[in-house]
Amino acid sequence: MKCFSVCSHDCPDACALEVEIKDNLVAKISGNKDHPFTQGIICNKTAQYKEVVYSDKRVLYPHKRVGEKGTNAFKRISWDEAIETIVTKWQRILKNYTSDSILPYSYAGTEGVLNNASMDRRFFNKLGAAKLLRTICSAAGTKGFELAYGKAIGTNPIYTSNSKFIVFWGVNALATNLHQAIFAQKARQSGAKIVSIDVEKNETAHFADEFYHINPASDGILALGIANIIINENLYDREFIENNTYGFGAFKELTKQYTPNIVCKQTGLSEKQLNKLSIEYATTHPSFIRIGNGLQHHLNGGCNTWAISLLPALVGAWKFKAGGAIKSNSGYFPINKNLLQRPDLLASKTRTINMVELGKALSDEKNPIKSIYVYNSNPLVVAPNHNLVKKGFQREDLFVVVHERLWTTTALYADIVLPATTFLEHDDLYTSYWHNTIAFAKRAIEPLGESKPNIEVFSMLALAFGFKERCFRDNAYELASQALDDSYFKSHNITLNRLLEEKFIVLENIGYPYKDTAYTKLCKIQFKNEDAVNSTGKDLPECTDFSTHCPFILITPPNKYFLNSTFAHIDKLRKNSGVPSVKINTKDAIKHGIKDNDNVEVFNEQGSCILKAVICEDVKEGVLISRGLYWADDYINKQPINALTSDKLSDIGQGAVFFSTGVELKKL
Ligand SMILES: Nc1nc2c(c(=O)[nH]1)N[C@H]1C(S)=C(S)[C@@H](COP(=O)(O)OP(=O)(O)OC[C@H]3O[C@@H](n4cnc5c(=O)[nH]c(N)nc54)[C@H](O)[C@@H]3O)O[C@H]1N2
Ligand SMILES: Nc1nc2c(c(=O)[nH]1)N[C@H]1C(S)=C(S)[C@@H](COP(=O)(O)OP(=O)(O)OC[C@H]3O[C@@H](n4cnc5c(=O)[nH]c(N)nc54)[C@H](O)[C@@H]3O)O[C@H]1N2
Ligand SMILES: [Mo]
Repeated sequence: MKCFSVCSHDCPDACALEVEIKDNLVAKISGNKDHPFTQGIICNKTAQYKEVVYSDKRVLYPHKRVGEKGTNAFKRISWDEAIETIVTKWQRILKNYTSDSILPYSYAGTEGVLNNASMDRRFFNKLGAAKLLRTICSAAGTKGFELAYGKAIGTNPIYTSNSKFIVFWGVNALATNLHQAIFAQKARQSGAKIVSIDVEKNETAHFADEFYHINPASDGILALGIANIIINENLYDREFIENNTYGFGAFKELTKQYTPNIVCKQTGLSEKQLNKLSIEYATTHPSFIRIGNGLQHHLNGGCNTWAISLLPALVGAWKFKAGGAIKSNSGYFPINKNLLQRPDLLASKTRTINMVELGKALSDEKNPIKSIYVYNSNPLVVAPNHNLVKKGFQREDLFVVVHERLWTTTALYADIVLPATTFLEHDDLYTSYWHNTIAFAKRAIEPLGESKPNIEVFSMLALAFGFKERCFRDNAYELASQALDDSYFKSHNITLNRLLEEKFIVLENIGYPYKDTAYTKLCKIQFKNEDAVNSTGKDLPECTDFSTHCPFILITPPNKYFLNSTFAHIDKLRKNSGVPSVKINTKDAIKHGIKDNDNVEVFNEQGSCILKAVICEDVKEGVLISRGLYWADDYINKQPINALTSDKLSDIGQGAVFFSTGVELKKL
């Protein structure tokens, strides 16, 4: 039997899948051939997903802790006992503390609309739990883009195979947005040029026709330097700017500071390179920039993205279907979040905690968090300032519940572990933050063991708390219908019934509507944004660099073989990824007496990490790259890479700054 499904992982491609079932078991997973974005091609990870479903690390039953936190001491219990324990503990907390001393913590373990954010939000709203600001991924860049465009909507990627100049800027598309690379390859076959701008000569840099190897976090300065040249050379699109944008005069003034001399010094590019990039970008149409997450995981990440986002407006790239930019297209889908998440159930204001600052929140003694409920996330691997987070989870007075598919590093710190279904075991509605297809996937197999989907567990908790509202009984089908309760879906006849029949529907008339309907307050693309002053202190993307006061800057981007920390336990993929390692420039290696394969210590005031040295020219002097979020136990000293990263916040959007990590290096 063959089933339709959608990959639920936190990846722009949201691939449509074909799942082959034999004897009620998943036999094979491949890409759906009819889906216009997947085109029958999936990554090496999802193709191996059955290894996750049937992994011996699956949590299959509820468990309670019977030994020390962080050790593998658990005893199987029933669902009844698990729910009763949680309710009793929380009721005790509610008696003695404010309701917002209970903290939900989740991110994007599944991107399924329902199991990502629906019943959970209803439940925690009604409970009056603390609010979580979900900023760990793209908050800085999303906000930066929005300051120019008002909403996370860019080019429809389907057209990018007709682009003539494609820039992969701080995005390792070959690893993280495979189908965008496939569209680029198609464009290249029709004469397009592909450029990569990155701090590592990675797979996307090799794939590109031209690679611009820049210094970390110098992207905003580079964008303004490019703009300066384009304006000086009179290569900007006057008519487009006049008709569709606001504040160009002020922006033009700003760019004057970014002379080639200054920009080359900051970015590390030569004047020849800077000129070539600027002129080719301005004169080749349609041009398209894929703006990645890498350049925004920095202290100046919001501003970097803001500045880059304005380049397509400067050259009028938006006039072409195949032109413009994508930071995120999550704004394509008008999901009815009010109906789905029911913010009206929240009776009074509660405190808000930024997930980047989890460690700080857990060590707040004045206003203590007494319980944390983790789902869709693995904070003891993915959150910055790991040692502070760990110290928090080790608190004996913190009641920890973890709802997980796997015995992750985080699950080992739980008081109660609840078993979660994989996406092949539950129903969900799927969108994407890159393409414009919406889908509904029914479960392909029965849940393993006693595992349950998020929506069901939150329903159970709500009933156990005696919450009477009908909405706590909604099933996946009812939730999906509510999600689609919007005039856009109605006018386009996009209903759950149609989705059940057709599996997926491609949304029409999607793309950045620059003409008078731009999503900003002024209905124009904004070179200048006076409203930004409140949150950023400036009305123009004035970009500066920063110093970490350390000899090295450590960049820790995703691994091609994992999906954040997911898949890191799968042997077949681990064979490819190898052990946790760090790329070091040859000159730095010589200076520190380090040879290939040596174990080295990368450290700072927060922690220390032991990694295998890879000596190469892929990184510049002063830059270290360690790819992949391995589970803590995979590191020689059990210190995951986030032991080193900081919980400071980005300039704009209060986002994570994983890549602005100052470190020192020594041979062991
Ligand atoms: N295989 C795989 N795919 C994934 C993921 C995964 O873990 N593995 N994660 C998913 C998630 S959650 C996300 S958010 C996306 C992220 O995917 P991307 O948008 O590609 O972002 P990153 O991989 O974080 O960083 C991209 C590149 O930015 C570079 N970089 C770092 N600092 C700078 C800088 O200052 N300037 C420039 N120009 N480049 C810089 C890094 O070297 C890296 O090559 O991928 C998704 N897809
Ligand atoms: N140093 C460094 N740190 C980073 C990054 C980086 O590049 N460098 N990237 C950051 C980024 S961009 C992101 S998005 C975050 C990602 O952080 P997370 O969203 O925490 O990502 P994962 O590591 O994939 O962990 C997701 C967990 O959810 C579980 N899960 C999956 N499906 C379900 C489900 O249906 N129900 C429940 N209850 N659980 C489920 C999975 O088993 C998995 O353990 O990490 C961030 N951390
Ligand atoms: Mo992310």
